[in-house]
Amino acid sequence: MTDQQKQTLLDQAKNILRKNNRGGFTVPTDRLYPFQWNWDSGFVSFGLAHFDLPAAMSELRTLFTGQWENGMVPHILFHSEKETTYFPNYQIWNAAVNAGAPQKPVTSGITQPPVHGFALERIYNLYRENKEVENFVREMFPKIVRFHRFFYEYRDPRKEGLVFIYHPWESGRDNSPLWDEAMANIKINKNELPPYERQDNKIADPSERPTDADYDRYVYLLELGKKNKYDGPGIAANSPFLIQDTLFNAILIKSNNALINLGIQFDFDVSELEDWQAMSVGRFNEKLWNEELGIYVSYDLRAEKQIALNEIGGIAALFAECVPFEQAEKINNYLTNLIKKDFFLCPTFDPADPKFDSKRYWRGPIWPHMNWLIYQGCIKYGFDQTAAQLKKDILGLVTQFGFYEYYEPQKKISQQLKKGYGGNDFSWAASSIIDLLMKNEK
Ligand code: 2M8
Repeated sequence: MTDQQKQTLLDQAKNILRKNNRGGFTVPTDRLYPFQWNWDSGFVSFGLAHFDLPAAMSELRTLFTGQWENGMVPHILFHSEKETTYFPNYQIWNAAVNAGAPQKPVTSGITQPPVHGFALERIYNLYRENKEVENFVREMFPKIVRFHRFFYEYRDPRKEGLVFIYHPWESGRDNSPLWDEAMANIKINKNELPPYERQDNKIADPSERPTDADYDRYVYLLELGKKNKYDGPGIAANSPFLIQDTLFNAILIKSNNALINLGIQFDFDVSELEDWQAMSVGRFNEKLWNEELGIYVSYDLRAEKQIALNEIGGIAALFAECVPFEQAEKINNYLTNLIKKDFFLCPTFDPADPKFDSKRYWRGPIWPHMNWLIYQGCIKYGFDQTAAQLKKDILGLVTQFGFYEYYEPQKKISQQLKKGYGGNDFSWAASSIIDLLMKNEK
């Protein structure tokens, strides 16, 4: 890639982040997702930090204005109550059933992967010795620790060090084949579901989105959450969907680690974080490694078994840096084989599995921020060739098609396409590309 091409990509990416800024925060993409999303904002914050520090800090500050009294940071902050083009809207969530939810901004009632600890560390590493950033770290650190405490208090009833999610939206990988079995166990009686109308499939191509059967179950689990005032004890007791997700726990571990690093530098007490971390790292390796597949997998707490499928969350465990080298090598072998088989890196689901669907959302396509995560992991383990391939593939796709939500992983099919999949001018795609292209540490 020439310097000129890199500069063009950087300019485009910065323009997307400026265009998607709504004053203090960034929407993931116009129209399809017109509010502030939790983990999107984490990714966006460190992309912004490369060229607009005030915007980067506002991004995280604004997100944490949605933090609940129990510490949870919700997956959506509905900053505009007039905007009605997204389902489910704030009225359907009715977060006020929980007295600790803020009145403003109104929010959803579930959460998303806690990327903010490592995002904060990344911003700090870009601006060491900057007083404003130091103050920002001091301000954000306790809020993010509170968020992590929420997980260990509310989402880990057996005190294992592994936290559960109770809605696929919390995983960030909404319709991943990982959830199929648990979702199929939810028997839907339409009369018991409130009437609802999807909006997403009017804006994006329905063949690139979750199915109606998925949405029925998303609504069912939302209602279950609401009945339990979101995070009441009835969730762990009754939710048919109760999963210890690999990616979610890997990100928690990575962010714990980032907070420990920052806490030591800033003289915060990190003993609580260290206790959580010791428990989480040990259990992650014990319970979520699948020797037969050679990858980490999620664990279904309802069915009491591993979800033995080869999926991107298991690969992204490399990012958490808690993986012994022998295991990391097996994951790297899997990625190397994919390259040989004529796939761009990295499909979100195993192309050899019949459930693989190369264009349907989290069932196969490539997502730029996931490449960013795995790239960082590969660098840490010294898998330089795989890292280079991850970077090359995502830069190539973005250069060819633009900053889409996701992309076709099969080279032969990709050649015949004119665009990516899902939403366009996507914020975390822009942010990940900026971070991959800029010099990483100042
Ligand atoms: C997608 O999820 C939302 C629900 O949260 C949706 O489909 O309506 C997912 O890709 C999720 O990971 C992401 O945070 C969100 C916004 O980009 O969109």
